[in-house]
Amino acid sequence: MEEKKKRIFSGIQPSGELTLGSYIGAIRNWVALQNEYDCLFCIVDEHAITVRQEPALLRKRSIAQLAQYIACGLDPEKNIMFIQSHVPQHAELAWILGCYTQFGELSRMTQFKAKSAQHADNITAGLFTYPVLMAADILLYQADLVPVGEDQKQHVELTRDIAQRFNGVYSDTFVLPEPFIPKLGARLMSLDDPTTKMSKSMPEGCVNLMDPPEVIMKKFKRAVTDCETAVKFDKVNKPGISNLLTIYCAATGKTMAEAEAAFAGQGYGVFKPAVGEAVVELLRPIREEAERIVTDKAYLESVYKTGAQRAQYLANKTLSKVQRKIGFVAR
Ligand code: ATP
Ligand code: LTN
Repeated sequence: MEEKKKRIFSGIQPSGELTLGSYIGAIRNWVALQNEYDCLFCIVDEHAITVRQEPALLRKRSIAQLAQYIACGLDPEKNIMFIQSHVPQHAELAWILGCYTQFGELSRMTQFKAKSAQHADNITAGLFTYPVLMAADILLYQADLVPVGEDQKQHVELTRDIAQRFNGVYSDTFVLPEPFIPKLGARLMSLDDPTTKMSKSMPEGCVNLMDPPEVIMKKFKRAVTDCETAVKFDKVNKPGISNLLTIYCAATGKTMAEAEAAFAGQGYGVFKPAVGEAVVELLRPIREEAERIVTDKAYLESVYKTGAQRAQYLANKTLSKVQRKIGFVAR
């Protein structure tokens, strides 16, 4: 008998361009795991509105992001691919889970601390409770594994804590999810400040999936390094070069030792454009495919509509179980 596949859930906010960081840290693993797992890949637009978005742009990016998911190699026939706001069970479960989450737990979330500093004039309740919505995303589908970058580990751990607490009170209801974090490239750093994460909300020093080759080359040629000349991995003393080496290895599949050997005796003037070229070649097919797919509105609509239907079916099963357990009257 065929064993039941384990389940994966992950998502990215359509709050900006997909980046090299989100590709290496998350999407590339989704592609690698899609055959072995039952997967749901989401465009989390409800998460995106925790900071102010321009409505027309949010709509456009949500669709473009789906096209980019597909261009990265995710197969809509194999995976459930959908837009979060199309499945109202996410918001419903989030409300319930919020009543099983401590204020103190949410206050400790590093992403909340960083984002509230970034948006000091608009620290909304939604920004604060964001991790509860993320927990709802994951727990609704009984996901075993959540492939994300290093920065999201804390949120997946909180999800486990919430699930465990709920299971403790009402008997087993939720599967406890595990984060799945890549060995290489779990946290790419900004090209203009290698002490901060490469992130779409800080476009300087961030490579986007859809950047054309000349833009990518320019960003790498300008990358901040140090005043030595050796291409060596040393995270503490050479954070810029170490980040570029990580990107080079992630883009080419070479080991760190091979990469260091390839550039031994050569200066940064050779190394930086070589990293740029490796990234250009990594992203070229994705960009070209995404540019083609994004023009096919009818196809994309059929993907997200089918995705939402299939997701709702699964989401409803968990939500009804939860509602029954906590004492809501059956509809
Ligand atoms: P923001 O600037 O709004 O914080 P972001 O650029 O960090 O956004 P997210 O949408 O938060 O991007 O992340 C999408 C996915 O990609 C998450 O799984 C996240 O962990 C991963 N990720 C994002 N940035 C990086 C990075 N620099 N290195 C590795 N993984 C990353
Ligand atoms: N919080 C994540 C995006 C996200 C997510 C999820 C990731 C929302 N819901 C569920 C994995 C599983 C982020 O900011 N990158």
